[in-house]
Amino acid sequence: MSQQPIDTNCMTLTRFFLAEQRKNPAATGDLTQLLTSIQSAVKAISAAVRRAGISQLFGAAGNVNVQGEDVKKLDVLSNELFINMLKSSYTCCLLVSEENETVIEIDTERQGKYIVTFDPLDGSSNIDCLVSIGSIFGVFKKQEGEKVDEKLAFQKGRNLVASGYALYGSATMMVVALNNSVNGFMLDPAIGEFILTDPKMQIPSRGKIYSLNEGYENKWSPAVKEYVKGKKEGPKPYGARYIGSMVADVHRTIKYGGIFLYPATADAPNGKLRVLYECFPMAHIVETAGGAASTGSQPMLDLVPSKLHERSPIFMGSKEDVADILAIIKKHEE
Ligand code: P6P
Repeated sequence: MSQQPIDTNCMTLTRFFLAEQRKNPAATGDLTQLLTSIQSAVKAISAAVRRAGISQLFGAAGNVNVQGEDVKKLDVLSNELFINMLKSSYTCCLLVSEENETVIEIDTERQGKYIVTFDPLDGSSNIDCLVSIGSIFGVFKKQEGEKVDEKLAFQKGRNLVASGYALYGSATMMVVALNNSVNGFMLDPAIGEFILTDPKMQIPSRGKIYSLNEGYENKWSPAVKEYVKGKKEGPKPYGARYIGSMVADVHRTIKYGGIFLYPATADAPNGKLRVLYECFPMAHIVETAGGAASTGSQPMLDLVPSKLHERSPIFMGSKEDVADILAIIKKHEE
């Protein structure tokens, strides 16, 4: 079998971060250090996810997290990796994790100027059946002189300086929004590096796929019911795709176009997805890739959260598809 040629000048994620840093003369290198520490955590999580069945990492860790969900062993491992790598990067002052009820304040001697919100392993209910799962992160900055406490986390989503996700699917991929551009990097296990495969990702202006959990149909608002019904009718109905893992559903939406929705239901008036470490980073990535993300009443990134694990309905994807459902929501409000 012919050897795959090794690109001796491949653009690795580490090279990319350094090149982006060089574009900003005022850069101290802290953000590069921070993102590189997340890259290390993701590589370790990827290895653990791929070995979970063999290393008895499947199954519950036996405890329940702040969301009231069974915590899986991989959740615990992923959370510890993110926390330890970020703490030892000396670039952060505050961490917000889906797995931790309260903020994690970094000890003074290791503090830096960034705040990182993250879901270390999103979609973990899919772990044991080998469906794609992911990690999601967002990076905010503390202003000079600001006190380090929980309030630093309650910033407008538009303040994000970087965001990204890792998708542990048929391959492991990192997608990062940085300096107004979204770039995708595939992990090459042969060299243990993320290689640029999807430069300057742009979401199509309209797609042909809608993605939401139709099991809740009876609990949707009349506007969402009307919208989804409309996607199934007409000469060119949309296809339905729903993986139940936000990173996988949103990544497909960015690649192919269309819309991902997690609307409010009668039981969950604020929807399910958490603002700080699911909605904000994903909305930042989708908007930077030329798409749109809305709470249903305002652009997602204009929201200012007031609680750490605050939830919000979310409608995100191709600009024209999101505009269609917002028009229906507006019509129902008149
Ligand atoms: P449902 C996974 O648990 C998650 O947090 C997201 O990754 C996913 O989009 C959503 O919840 C799935 O929720 O209610 O459809 O199972």
